[in-house]
Amino acid sequence: MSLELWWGSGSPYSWRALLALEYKRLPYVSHQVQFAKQEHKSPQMLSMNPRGRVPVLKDGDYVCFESLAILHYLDRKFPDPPLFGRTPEEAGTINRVISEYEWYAEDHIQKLIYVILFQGIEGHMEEIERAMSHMLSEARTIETRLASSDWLVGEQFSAADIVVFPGIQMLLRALERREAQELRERLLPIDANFPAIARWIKRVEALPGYDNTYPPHWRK
Ligand SMILES: N[C@@H](CCC(=O)N[C@@H](CS)C(=O)NCC(=O)O)C(=O)O
Repeated sequence: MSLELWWGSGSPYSWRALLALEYKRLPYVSHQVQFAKQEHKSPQMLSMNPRGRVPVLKDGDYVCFESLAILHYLDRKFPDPPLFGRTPEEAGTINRVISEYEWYAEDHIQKLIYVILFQGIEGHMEEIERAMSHMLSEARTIETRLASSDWLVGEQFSAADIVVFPGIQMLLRALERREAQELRERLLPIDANFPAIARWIKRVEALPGYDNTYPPHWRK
């Protein structure tokens, strides 16, 4: 039975699933859904994920949604190369770094992306300042980790890198918007302000199969 993945371009959660499949060199049938056409809310999609969200993975009769669950499923089913480490200690640390990102960074990153792309910066400076301050503090933590190691946990690319990477790329992309100039100047250039993160981004981009995960509409 072949693996099938339903995903959307520019969805950080979809990007996680694509990175995992490519890193493990697994063949899969790719179904890109068009958000603009509401394809993720079609009866077929809702029958697989009643929340109408992507990514959704199908393996034979088994359907899995929620990006983190997909990473765990793929790792149990196809253990090599591992996403959650080779030892209990590595697994513990990888899951801890993922939890830290999801609890302390992700909401603030999402907030900044939402304000820049959809809401508009004007009139929201107070919430932006709050989100920026939290996000910068978490970015410094990630920078410190990456200053002494190529990957977020241990010596191998792992689920921790997969979870964090798309969020950071989305934020950098949003900061390219003209209206984000003032915010951009506080963070960029990334090579000067967060050199270890900049080197890590290049490392992820150099992974085999990375190009297949890159949001297609970003190339346009
Ligand atoms: N917690 C979910 C989040 C999935 C999610 O929110 N996906 C977005 C795209 S980034 C989506 O499908 N949104 C469509 C909608 O909410 O209608 C995961 O990790 O997979």
